[in-house]
Amino acid sequence: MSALFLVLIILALTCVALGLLFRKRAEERRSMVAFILAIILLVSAVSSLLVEATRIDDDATTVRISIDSYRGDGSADSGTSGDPYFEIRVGWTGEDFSYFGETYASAIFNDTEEIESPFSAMVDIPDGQSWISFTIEVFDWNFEGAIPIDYSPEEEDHTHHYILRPFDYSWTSDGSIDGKDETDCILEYSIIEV
Ligand SMILES: [Ca+2]
Ligand SMILES: [Ca+2]
Ligand SMILES: [Ca+2]
Ligand SMILES: [Ca+2]
Repeated sequence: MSALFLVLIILALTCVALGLLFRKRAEERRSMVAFILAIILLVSAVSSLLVEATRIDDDATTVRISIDSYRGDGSADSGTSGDPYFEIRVGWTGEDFSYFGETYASAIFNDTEEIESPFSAMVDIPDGQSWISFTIEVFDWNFEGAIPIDYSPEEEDHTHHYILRPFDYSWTSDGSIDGKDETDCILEYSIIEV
């Protein structure tokens, strides 16, 4: 409870007391003014509480995980460009760093091999949370089913990140480095607390 709220309440009660006093003395006009002031102060006090509650909400930690650019190697589709889409999975609970509680999926980008800032996810996490884990998966959409597009320089086609505060990181990741014969891309992505 804020100091402002308490001051407003005290002033409102003082006005009520004055209003009652004036009424007792049959000073109706002064009494009326005091009661109106009391009502205005009470409304202000309640408003100050609401403003405070909103500000506490704003203090909740929000992180934005952004895919900053995508560049495909052109091999996803034959005859046309690929149709990439993105899934961001995020977790921050318990001891199990491989558990992703939330998935954020982008739209499908038809027939394109290069996209700037295609997708981002705004994720609310508990205040004081010291770590989060996340991964991004990239797919090429097809009628007969999606296939993964590799951006990880390692053996796998996507990277599982486990990161600590402060959440302010960026990566450029090239799937062709592993030398495997598959559909690759270069992905730039970042995470920041907003
Ligand atoms: Ca296509
Ligand atoms: Ca396709
Ligand atoms: Ca790889
Ligand atoms: Ca690869």
